[in-house]
Parts: sequence; structure tokens; C-alpha cells
Amino acid sequence: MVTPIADGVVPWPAEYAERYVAAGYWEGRSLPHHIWQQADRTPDKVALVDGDLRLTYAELVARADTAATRLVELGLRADDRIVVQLPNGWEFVVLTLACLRAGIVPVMALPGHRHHELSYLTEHAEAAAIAVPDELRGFDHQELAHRLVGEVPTLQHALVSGPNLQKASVDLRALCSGGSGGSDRGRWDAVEPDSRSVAVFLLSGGTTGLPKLIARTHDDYTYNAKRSGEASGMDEDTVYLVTLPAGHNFPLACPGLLGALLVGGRVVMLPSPEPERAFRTIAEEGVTHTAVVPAVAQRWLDSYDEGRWDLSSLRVLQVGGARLADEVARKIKPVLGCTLQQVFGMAEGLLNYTRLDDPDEIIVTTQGRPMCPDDEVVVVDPLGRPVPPGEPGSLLTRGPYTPRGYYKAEQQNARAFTADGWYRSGDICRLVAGGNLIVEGRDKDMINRGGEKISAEEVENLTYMLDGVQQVAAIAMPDPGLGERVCLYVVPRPGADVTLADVRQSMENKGVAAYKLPERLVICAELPTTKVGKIDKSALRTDIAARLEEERVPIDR
Ligand code: OOB
Repeated sequence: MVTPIADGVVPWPAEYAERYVAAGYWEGRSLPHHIWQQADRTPDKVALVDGDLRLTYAELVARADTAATRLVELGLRADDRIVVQLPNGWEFVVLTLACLRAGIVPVMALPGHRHHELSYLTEHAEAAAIAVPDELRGFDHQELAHRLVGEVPTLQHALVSGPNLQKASVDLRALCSGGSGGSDRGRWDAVEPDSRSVAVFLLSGGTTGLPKLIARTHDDYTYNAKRSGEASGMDEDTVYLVTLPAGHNFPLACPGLLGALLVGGRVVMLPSPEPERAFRTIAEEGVTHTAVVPAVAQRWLDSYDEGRWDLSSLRVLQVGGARLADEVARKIKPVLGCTLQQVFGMAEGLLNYTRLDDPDEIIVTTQGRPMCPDDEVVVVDPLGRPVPPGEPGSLLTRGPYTPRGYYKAEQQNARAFTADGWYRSGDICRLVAGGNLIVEGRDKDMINRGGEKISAEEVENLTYMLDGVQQVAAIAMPDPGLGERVCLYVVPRPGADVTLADVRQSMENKGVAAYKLPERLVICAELPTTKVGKIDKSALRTDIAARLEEERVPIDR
């Protein structure tokens, strides 16, 4: 057995752990154990499709075992961490399974992350390696990876996938291509990671400066994916399409690609949810399940042409990550012909699903209910007292797949978790009939740009680095396509001139992910404050809404 990363991980109290074991949620085996078992049942079934490449279960696990051995040959050990920033492709799946198998912990970065985020992640996770593509959408990830290897003391290796490898790079495709003759299976069967140890690090949506790391254990993450698979009706005939970034909890394990592999289904990887290609793939591969954010669901509805595509295989379209408007939800079944499943989830754990057999009204007007009978949810007022049923309040939660704290983040944990271990989700919800939740808003300072979470505080801190800025507030501005975008209210220093272009340029120069760059800037003489002297963001949100409304009025009115 491999020792867990105990240091910095907040465990569940023993009495809860015992309860979760007794109830059968925590099965006491590693996540790969379950997948390898499945592979033994259906070795010749196709497990993974990426373009022309099709890997059977036997081929997939053999590649992962060999890759695990090669990681060890590079000097990596159980408990080491690899920051993974790969596009949706077969290498992501093989590397992730190899890590799980060897007890090496993948840290799931997002495709948009740049130097600002990755340097923090590699340092905070004390990563030994980073896995990136050589180049993607015009950005040289390989060069950035080597720069980080030079800067971060623990970081030893840049694993790079693609045809243009630098000498110092480890060829990730070669590492993941198998070919050692199958002798690695027994080796890895013999050293199964402890089921209570960390399987993956996910990133928090982020309300503080930079994202926090969420340690998900083999026990809890297996349950996360398995139970999700039941809630979305996955079985061995499932064909699951990944179009959202695969390292995000939703396409990874809710039930995602891991959920599909746990039941003997097939995983199809696509680099993006671009409608034409997604529709063609759904038709060609007979996709039964996929997951999208509301902005993508809207695009799919807008671009769908019934005569052109046969989407009849698609049974379940999961939509989550941001609030899906009821009007859009109503169109999914009539237009695309599949069942909508709303998913209100978080990397921190709790998953709410509408059930496939719920009445349509529940499916289109609620964000579902917790997937586990032992998920505890409570909706409270600002003083922490439960509100009457149906009234809005802050959602707190605990449960068998909701860890009790962030990794090495004592200060944040004191704020984000109550003394008795409830996670403060920061979402304002109403608990309605049948235990379903409706998400009404949030009391955390975060901007949800089409499912990508941006910490207002982080954007403000970056803006304060500009000389001319005296005061700044970052708020969510409503947007018809993405739901929200980042808007800045800036009070310049006397005589200074601050423009949106200046702010964006300065953030770009610092290597900040592009999705965080503000998209509108309002200059003002002062910022409104609340009675206790805090910046009144709610007044700013009202102000931007009024400005947008004003701009919509035709000029010749
Ligand atoms: C998912 O996970 P994260 O960690 O990127 O973001 C979590 C936050 C939630 O606290 C909530 O503010 C928002 O995203 N959210 C939703 C939502 N789903 C997530 N807000 C309204 N309606 C929804 N359906 O976003 C995530 C993780 C697993 C599965 C699905 C989504």
C-alpha cells in the first residue's frame, strides 16, 4: 500500500468515514482497480476513441501500465504530482490512468492557464512534472513548461505531446504508446494505492486570489463517478463524448469519462464543443451521453439543423457549470430530441442532478437534487440559521465525496468551511418540493463566464498593480451568450488615465489566463459603499445592468 499525502489534506472525521464505508459508498479499493476490473470483463470492447485512434479496454490499460512504469523510470514516485494541462485527446486519458495506477497525483489544470496560474499550481502542489501539448491555438506550451522547470525547484520534467519536441522534453506520446510487452500489469496490480489516499487534485472555482487545490481520494472520487453514472443512466452501451476540458470535474467524473470507463462504456474525445464537429461525431460514433455548459447548449440549439444531422443516438444531454435559463432548458428536448439532465456541481464535491425520469417541469425549472442519500444540504440565512423551505439562502453541504477542507490552505478553510465541516458553497439556492434545488445567485465574489470561474479578488489584485488605479471593483456583467463577463469599475488616481486596453495589456504581460481579462471598464469618481463601508457590488451590478439596458435602446427612439 502507498502512503497517503497526509500532510495538508483535511480528512473526514473517523465516525463519518466509518459511516461511508458501512453504507458502501467507500469501497476500499483504488479508482484504477475498478477500471482494470472492468477491462478484464470486456478486454476487446473499444474503450477510447480519438479521431482515427481506437483503443480497446485491453489496449488502454496496457498502455496505462506501461506509461506508469515509464513515469517511474523518469524518477517519479507514488505521491509525486504532475500538473496536467493537455487538450482533450487520448494522451490525457492514458496519462491520467497511469498516474492513478502508480499513485502519482495529477493536478488538473485548465487549458486557458498561463504562467501566472501554472507557476502557482506547480509550486503549491510541489509538482515534479508538468504535461502539456507542444503548441495549441498559437500558444507555445512547451516553452512555458521549460521556463517553469527552470523556475520551480521541485519541477523536473516537461512531458510534451506533439510533433515539435525540444530536446529537453519527454516525449509524452511515446511514453503513452505502450509497447513494453505487457509485463507491467503484474507490477502495478501488486502496489495498489491506498483507497484513502489522494487520487487527483482538482482546482476550485476560486473566490480568493488563486485557485485552491481540492484533494479527491480514490474512495470518494470512485463513488463520485460511479453514483453519477447511475444517476445519468450509464451502462456498457454508453458512448460518452468529452468536449469540455477533460480535466474539469464535470467531464472527468460527473460521470464523465471515468464514469463511462467504470461501466465498460466508450469514451470519445473531441478538442472542443464546436457544433458542426460535435454533431458529426455524435452521429458517427453513436454518442449517447455528453456534458456541456449552458453557453454551449445555447450554441447547439442555435446551430442544430434537423435535416442535416442524425442525433437520434443521444439520450442524455447534461448541462451544468452555470445556471441554465428555464427558457433554454425548455427547448432541449423538443429541438435535440434527448433528455436534459441539469447538473449543479462543484469541484469541492456535492453533485445535484435532475433524474432522467423526473417530470419535465422539474427537469427544466430546477438544478436537481443531491445524488447521495448521505449528502447533507442546508440553506441558511446570513447568521447561519436555516431558512424556511422554499426561501433563498446560502447552501452549505457535507457528504461522502465533499472533502472537509482545501489542500494546505488553513486560512481559506477557516472561511470556506464551518467549524463542523460544512462547505460553504457560496451559492444562493432555494430548496423546493422533492428536495430539488434552484440556484438563484451567489454570495461569493466570483464571476462565472460561461462556466469558467473567475475570482473577482484576483482580477482586482492584478488591476491594483497598475500605477494609475486608486480603487477598483470587479463584478459580473450580464451577457446573453456567456451568462456573465468581467466588468471593472475603476477610480483613477488624480490626473491618471486608465483604459481597458491598459488593464488587459498589463494582465497579459503577467501571463494571466485570457478568460480572466476584463471586457468592460467603467471609470468613476468614487465607488458606492455599504453601511459598513465595503464596496457595494450589488449597486455596481445594478448600475451596469442599467447601462446595458440603455445601450440596447435604438438610437432613433
Ligand atoms: C462545476 O464545478 P466548478 O467547481 O467549476 O464550479 C462550481 C460552481 C458552483 O458553486 C456554482 O456556483 C456554479 O459553479 N454552478 C452552477 C451550476 N453548476 C455549477 N450554478 C448554477 N447552475 C448550475 N447548474 O461547475 C461543476 C462540477 C461538476 C459538475 C458540474 C459542474
